[in-house]
This record gives sequence, structure tokens and C-alpha cells, in this order.
Amino acid sequence: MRVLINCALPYANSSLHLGHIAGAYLGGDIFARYNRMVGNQVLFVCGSDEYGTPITIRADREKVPPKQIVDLYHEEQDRNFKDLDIDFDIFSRTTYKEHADLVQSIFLELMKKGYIEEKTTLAPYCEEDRRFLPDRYVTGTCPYCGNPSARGDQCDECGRTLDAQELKDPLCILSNTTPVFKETKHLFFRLSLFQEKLSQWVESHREWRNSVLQFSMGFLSSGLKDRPITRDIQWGVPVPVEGYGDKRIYVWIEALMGYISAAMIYSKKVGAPDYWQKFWREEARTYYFMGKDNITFHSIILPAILMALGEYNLPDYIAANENMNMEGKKFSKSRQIGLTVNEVLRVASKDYIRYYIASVLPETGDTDFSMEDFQEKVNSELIAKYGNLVHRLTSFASANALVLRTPLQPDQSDSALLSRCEESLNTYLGHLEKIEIKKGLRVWIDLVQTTNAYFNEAAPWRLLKVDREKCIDKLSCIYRACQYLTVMAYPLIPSASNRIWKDLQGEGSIESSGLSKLKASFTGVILKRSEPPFEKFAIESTNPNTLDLRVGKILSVAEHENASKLYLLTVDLGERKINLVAGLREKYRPEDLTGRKIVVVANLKKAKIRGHESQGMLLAADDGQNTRFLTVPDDVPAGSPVDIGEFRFNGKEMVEIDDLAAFKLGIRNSGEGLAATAELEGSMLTLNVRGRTVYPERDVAEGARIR
Ligand code: B3M
Ligand code: ZN
Repeated sequence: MRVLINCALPYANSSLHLGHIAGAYLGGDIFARYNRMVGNQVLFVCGSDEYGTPITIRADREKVPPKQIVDLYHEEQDRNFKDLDIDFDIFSRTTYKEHADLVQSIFLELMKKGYIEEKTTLAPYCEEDRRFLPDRYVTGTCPYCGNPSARGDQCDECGRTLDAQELKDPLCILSNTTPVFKETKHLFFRLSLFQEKLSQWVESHREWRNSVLQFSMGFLSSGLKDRPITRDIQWGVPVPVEGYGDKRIYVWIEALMGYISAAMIYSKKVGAPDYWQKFWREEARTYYFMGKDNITFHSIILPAILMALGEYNLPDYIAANENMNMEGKKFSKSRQIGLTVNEVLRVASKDYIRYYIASVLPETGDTDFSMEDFQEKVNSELIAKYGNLVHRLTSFASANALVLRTPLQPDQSDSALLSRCEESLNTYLGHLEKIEIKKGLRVWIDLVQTTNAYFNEAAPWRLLKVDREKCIDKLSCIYRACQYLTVMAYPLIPSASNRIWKDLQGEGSIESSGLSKLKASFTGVILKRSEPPFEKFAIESTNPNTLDLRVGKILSVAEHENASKLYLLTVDLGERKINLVAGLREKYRPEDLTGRKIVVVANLKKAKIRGHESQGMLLAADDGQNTRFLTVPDDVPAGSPVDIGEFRFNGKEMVEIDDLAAFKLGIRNSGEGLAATAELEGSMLTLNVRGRTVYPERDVAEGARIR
């Protein structure tokens, strides 16, 4: 059978975190490996989503061209996936020319068939910025659930797709002013024509997950409206229609076509340009993996477009996950909650990460990733039960020179174990086929336990002295069970299971021949004593950076009413404003400070200083003569986190002033000029905002202390 597996294309605008991995990608990869292992022909596709407002908002904020953002994150995400053994056939990019070509030709075809219509609409227009605003540039209150920070395209709280016009109290995110609604022309996809057809189609998929059915039916029951598919933006695929030079195709519509273009690009790459058609136009099962925010685009919009085009396979299954939280909190980039893939890879191996996330996949409800549970599950299940079982087997067999072969005279308990293996395998495969990965994992762990119990009961160390043949039979049964377990583990922890497969003298790869080996008889198997397959897992060197250092922008400076050395500052930290009391009055005039970028310790215990609350501390260098505040290039946005070397802030809620001493903050000459440094774990590290050095605002002697 042919199986097409598409994973939602991540926006190339930020680092992937574990929430993304749990939401879409690990499940997709496990399912792809399962399918390849059972002999299906698989095409496993993903890519980066590189156009649209999610990118331009980020680029605007950082004052760099959008292309720079997407190049950076495409490369990083690609590497992250590889590092986690998430092995797409292609990780494409929507900025490839082939993609734009396909999107434009599909657009024209939809027009030709009458599914696209021009309409004059009211669009949000910012008089301050003198431009029409794409939906994401407008925020306001969701008319459905009252969420005060809904975006003009979608409410992340209730999951509805929105029009900017529906928002209550709309605001332009660039100027913070209320947009007016002005007439402009846009092209609309006539989604309303598909009300009936889509309803029937969704109804016919009762096997879908509850959440997917709920979302889709909810969307249908509120009535399908025609949807604008052009946007007032420059960063996107051009609209192949006259008069639309200053607009682009809506990123979502275009990104959905990315599944097809990626399959095409892959086909070209492997020298079979029509290969993609086998998955898109001929008989194939098609699966889509994503987080729940993306459901309606895949269960309504995509199928409508495909129906309109005809000749393309509709989605068969939409595997949308709920959220995996981090220690009880929602993953959030801006609030720095949750681990990025880069961060977790520094402390744990990919197999441990995959194993644990697989065990807490949010398949049917929200789940939690906890560091403690992570270590506990890996140590007590993967290592102590499975790793140890394999190690006991290889050690005992090699120490006693036992040559293993298909059991000659299996007794009842031997047969019971062997048939249990076969049963478990089938149940396991059944779960994976239905993308019930957590259930599959439980079946596996049960079989590990059963085999351990069998090992203890068989007590081969006793049998060895009285009946060597029987002992070999017993060990051979355990060997067989370990083969089953290792094959079953493959989709979950591919690297580790391939390694263990070799320890078990397995030939070839599990993916291509593992299952067939389980049915073949074996003889003459000599196991070598091997190292325990896993190292004990402990996250010891937890990140020692307890300082929430942030770039701030000084908004205003006032003189303290009776302390002649103190200023009262208000400082913009991006998401919030804080008040600081700073002893800079003898060193700087107010006009030298206002508008400047500074570095603030934002999690310092609040203190009352001469009657005023200080909600943090401004960092300044002092060489005994001069005092200079620390700063960064002006294009670094307020709120940006400042790292110490490679160390991100570790999330500690609060530090006290005395804790600062341990960091030995100071000024060094790095060769490229003065830089602010700190000492962590014995090494001198530079304070930086994503690699860009923090430095004193003007010259100060090297060795100056920061306080
Ligand atoms: N990039 C949304 C997201 O990353 C979007 C998915 C596109 S799938 C075609 O959540
Ligand atoms: Zn809402």
C-alpha cells in the first residue's frame, strides 16, 4: 500500500520547541517508520512555511529582511529534525521557485473553474502607517470567546478563524492605533459552494479523532463563508492576476499547496518526476499530522481546494494532537516557558527524548512534560526494564558460551512466551496503524515486563548446571522475545533499537527486514558480551543561568524628589513596562538616557529605594572613575533575552541582589572591542543577544565591574 504522510509545515520564524515535536512531528515520524517497517511505500513530507505575516512581523521587529529570518530558521529546524531522527523524505521550503510556480498554476486553475471571485471589501487600514493591514497585524477581542488578544486571522483561545472586521476594539500592532476600515479589492475563494459536499465528507469520517470531528463540524455548522485569499503584503507568492501587484496570495492557502510542491520537488530530486502522482492521484492513504490549531485548515479548507481542483486525493486521516504542556504551563516563546529542541539535546539523547515524548503524546487530551518524570520514565522503563533485559541476555549467554537456536523442546511456559510475543506484536501494530502510539508503547512495556518475569522464573543460572540444553532453550526464548521487543521499539527509538539489533546479531536494518526475521528460525547465534545498551540518565548540569537579563528601552527619566543621586526610570521590556530606581544622576543627563537601550535584571527581588519601588536593576560598568550603562545595537528589540555565553535564562523566578556577585560581571576586551562578561561554571562568557555582544555605552577601563 502507498501511504502519504504530511506534517504541518512549521513557520520558519523561531526555534522549534518540544511542544511542536509532541504536537506534530514525532507522531508523524513514528507512523512513517511503522509503515515502512510493515512494507508500505511511504512518502513522508514536510517543509518550512516561509511567507506571510508570521515571518514579516518577526522581521519588522528585528529590522532585518524576511529572507534572513527564514534562512536562519529553516536551517536550524532542518538540523533539529535530523538530530531527533525525524526523517522526512524531504524538508522543503515554500520559498522554492517550484512551489511558487505550482501555487500560481493552481490559483489560475481555480479561477478558470470559477472558484475565485473578486470582491470589494472593507479592510483594516492604518492611517498612521498609511497601509492596509494584513489580518495578523490587527489584534482585538474575540467576538466568540472574549479572548482580549485574538488576532485578525484567528483566535488561539477558542481556535476559530476570524476576519479582522469581527474583532472588537481592533488595534494595529505596528502603531497601536485603531485602524479604519476602507474599501479595497480582494480575490475570494468560494468556500460557501462546498458546504454540502464537505459536510457529507466530514460525516463520512466517523473514525476521526473526536477533537477533529468537533472542530470540523462546528466550523461547518456556523456556515461556510467565502474567504479572501489575497493579502496586503509584499512577502509572499505573487498573485498571477492583473491589478494585484501590491498583494500576495494568502500564506495559508499557499502553504497547504506546499505538501504537493514538496512531493513534486522530491520526485524530481530522485529522478522520477511523476512519482508524486502515485501518492496524490493514484490509490494511496493520506495522513496529516499537526497541532489542534491547524485542524480546520486541513479538514475544511484543504479538502475544499482539492475538491475544486478534482483529481487529487483528499485527506484520509487528520492526526491532530492536543497540547503537551511544560511542568504544567503552556509552552510560550515570549515568556520563555518550555524547552527548545536545542536545549533538550544538550542534556538528553534523542532516544530518551523520543521515548519520553512518545509516552506523553497529547493524542486525546493535554499532557505534561516534566523533567522529573522524564528522568524517571527513561530510567525505570527504558533502561531498567528493556536495556537491562537485553544486557542480562547477552552477558549470560556470552559468559557461558551458550549457542542459541530456535528452541528444540519448548515447554508450556516457553510456548506461552512465544505466542505472547506474537500477540503483543499484532496488538502493537494495530495500535500504530490507528496512530494510537501511547497505547502501542504500553503494549511494548508490558511485553518487556513479561519477558523479565519469564527470565527470573526460568532461572537459567540454575538450569545451566543440571540441564544445559534446556537452559539454551530458555535463553533462546528470551533471545526471541528481545528480537520482538527491539523490532517493536524501532519506530519509537530508531537509533537505539538498530544498535541493539546489532548486539542481537541481527543483520540488515530493522526497517527493511526486522519483521521477517521474527518469523525465521535461527541457529548458531553467539552473542558477544556487550556494554549495557543505555547509559543511566541524569540531568545533572542543569543550566546555572538564573539571571533574567533583558534588553529594555528607557521610556522616561524623572528625578527623585529628594535623593540627589537617583533617577526614576520607566523602561519598556517588550511585553511589559517596569519602573527602576537608578543611581545615574551624577553621571548622565535625562536626555542622554531617554530612548536608549539598556540591559536589565528583570527577575531581581523588588526593592523599595528611598520610597520608590524598583522592579529590577539596570546594569552599568564602573571603573572607579567612569560609570557607563550597558547597551546593545539599537535594532535589538526591547524585551530580547540576553544570554550568558550559550546559557539562556533558566527560568528561575527570582534572584536577590547578593546572588549577582557569583556571576562576577565585568568588562573585558574581546579583541573586537569592549564586552560585558560573566563567569559561569568556571569560564568567562560574553553577555549577548543571540550572538550579538552587550557592551558599555562608551569607553570604560577594562576590568571595570558591573553592578
Ligand atoms: N505554518 C501553522 C503552524 O506552524 C502553519 C502550518 C502550515 S501547514 C500547511 O502552526
Ligand atoms: Zn475566541
